Amino acid sequence: MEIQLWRSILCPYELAVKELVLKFEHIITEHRENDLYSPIEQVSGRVKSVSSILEKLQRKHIPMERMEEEVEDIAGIRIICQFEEDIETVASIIQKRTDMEIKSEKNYLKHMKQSGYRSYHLIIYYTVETIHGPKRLQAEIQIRTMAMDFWATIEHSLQYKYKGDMPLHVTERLSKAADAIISLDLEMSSVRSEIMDAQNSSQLQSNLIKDILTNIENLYRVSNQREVMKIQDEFLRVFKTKDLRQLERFHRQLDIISEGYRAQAVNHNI
Ligand code: 0O2
Repeated sequence: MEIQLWRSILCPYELAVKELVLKFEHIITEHRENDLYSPIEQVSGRVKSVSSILEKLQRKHIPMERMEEEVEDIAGIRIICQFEEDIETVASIIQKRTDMEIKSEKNYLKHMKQSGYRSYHLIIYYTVETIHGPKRLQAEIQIRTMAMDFWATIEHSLQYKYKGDMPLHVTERLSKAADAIISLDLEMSSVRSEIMDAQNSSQLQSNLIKDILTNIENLYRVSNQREVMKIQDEFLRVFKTKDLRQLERFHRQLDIISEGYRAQAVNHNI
């Protein structure tokens, strides 16, 4: 196939990867802005390289004209979660979406691959708008924990190094490491609620501080400087206490003060 043709075939897949990454990143943002724990920790995506597509076509005896139907992972998205429980939550978020249609699922968590690989795979149909009109294509979404991702990344590099002929002692080490990853994920799940509480508090604190600073900045425009300096000093005092309840109280009081100034401004304009 000519280079130019490859480019035009892969172009919609590039768009799909960009859109999907953006959409999953937005799920993280929405959770965080609402002081909620995000089941998604990180998202990345890639379009399969031409050499990797060609290798798959050869290995699976797929004719070139069947490439887009049979190579399901030309567009690939990887979603990383903190805990194994989050994987199911992410899968059900995807199931409920109207812009992604699930074609098939592979649960390598329940049925670990012989290599030790664990991950949850979804093949979806997704439509992008191109200059030639809408194009419905397939994308593979891999969902896994940070620990599973660590293992898969190392194993993938070793597979590349040994080109399918991995020495037994390396395979055995990887198998032991895969067992360790299972234990690690289990161990982390057992303290999940404590970790989630800590992360929620930290997110709440960061959102409160952002709001307070915006309020103080706005007050600078409408109130006298001495008063704002006093408010700012009080904020720094509360901030130093590291007490979330005090910070929440201060945030409420500041809201009332700001509301007062807003009402004054409205009356003034009438
Ligand atoms: P890439 O882009 O290099 O990651 P196949 O693709 O033939 O292996 P199938 O049935 O098409 O198998 O899909 P499957 O088994 O769901 O695997 C698709 C992808 O999952 C692979 O893509 C890997 O990314 C990942 N994967 C599957 N098995 C393993 C494994 O044992 N170790 C690691 N590290 N990753 C695995 P590709 O094709 O390798 O492409």
